[in-house]
Amino acid sequence: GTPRTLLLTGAAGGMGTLMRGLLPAYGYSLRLFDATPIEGEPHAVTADLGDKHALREAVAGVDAIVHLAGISLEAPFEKILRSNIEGTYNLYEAAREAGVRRIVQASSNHAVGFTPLPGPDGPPVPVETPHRPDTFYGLSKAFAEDLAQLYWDRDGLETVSVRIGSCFMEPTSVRMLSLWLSPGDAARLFDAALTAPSVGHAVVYGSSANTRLRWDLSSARALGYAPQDDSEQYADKLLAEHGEPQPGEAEHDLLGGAFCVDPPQWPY
Ligand code: NAI
Ligand code: 15L
Repeated sequence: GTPRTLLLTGAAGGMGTLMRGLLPAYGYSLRLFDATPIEGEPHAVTADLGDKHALREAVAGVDAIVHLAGISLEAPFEKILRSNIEGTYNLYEAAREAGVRRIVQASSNHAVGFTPLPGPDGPPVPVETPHRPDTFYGLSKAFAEDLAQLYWDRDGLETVSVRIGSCFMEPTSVRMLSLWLSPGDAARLFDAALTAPSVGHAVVYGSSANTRLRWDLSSARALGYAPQDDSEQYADKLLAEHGEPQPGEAEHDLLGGAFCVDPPQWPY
């Protein structure tokens, strides 16, 4: 059929770059948006989420939005407020006005980062677990989930909020053995979230089918997501390098790991 037109925000970032490579194979035609220019993409919209006019033009005529733009680490509250909280609000307003039907947005494990991790035999963390943000960054993701709920209940605009684990080419820490979302599985999950029949506002965890999963993928699977990767192939190497996390260490005890004690800072 005709390719569906998607607005991809955050298209210059790590995940955005991976998704630019992978989503077209699912039949999507991408319109790119980011504050950072993208080399070799003359049609990309280079604008900030604070620019309401640019957002209005960017959302016009798209079938759906994959919203990845924003500060992706910890930062002073005022910066998070501008890029993530007001920025996401601006995007939703533009989408509502334009009649866009569905948004898939990047939430994060850090919206629930202070949640105690169950042991390997304990029940996985459910999506219904209360928000326990570990940073202002995680707080902005908790806000974005509630914003999406409002726009569904009040306006009928659908969202899938994906609490992404760790989406990189490869897992690079022992913690990521549990949280890794392979790029291929990320594309599969976004496609499922874009095509599932009726989602209202759905919250899902985003990771691969990892042997060491500690959270519940069933709401993602209910959208039709069938993960194909498992981080376990990297386990021997990572455990030899870093060893098992020990009780008393954030990485062992809390879902958000180091973000709970010493969060990495947004460099800009
Ligand atoms: P990234 O930091 O590589 O990319 C974010 C992009 O957003 C950048 O290209 C940046 O220029 C753009 N951006 C930031 N503020 C903006 C603004 N005010 N206006 C316009 N553009 C702006 O992050 P990454 O890793 O690609 O993550 C994408 C999304 O997924 C982010 O929302 C992040 O919080 C979320 N996420 C990512 C995870 C991961 O493992 N990669 C895990 C959990 C959530
Ligand atoms: C996130 O939310 C960050 O955006 C990403 O850079 C990683 O730090 C990831 O979480 C993680 O917890 O590994």
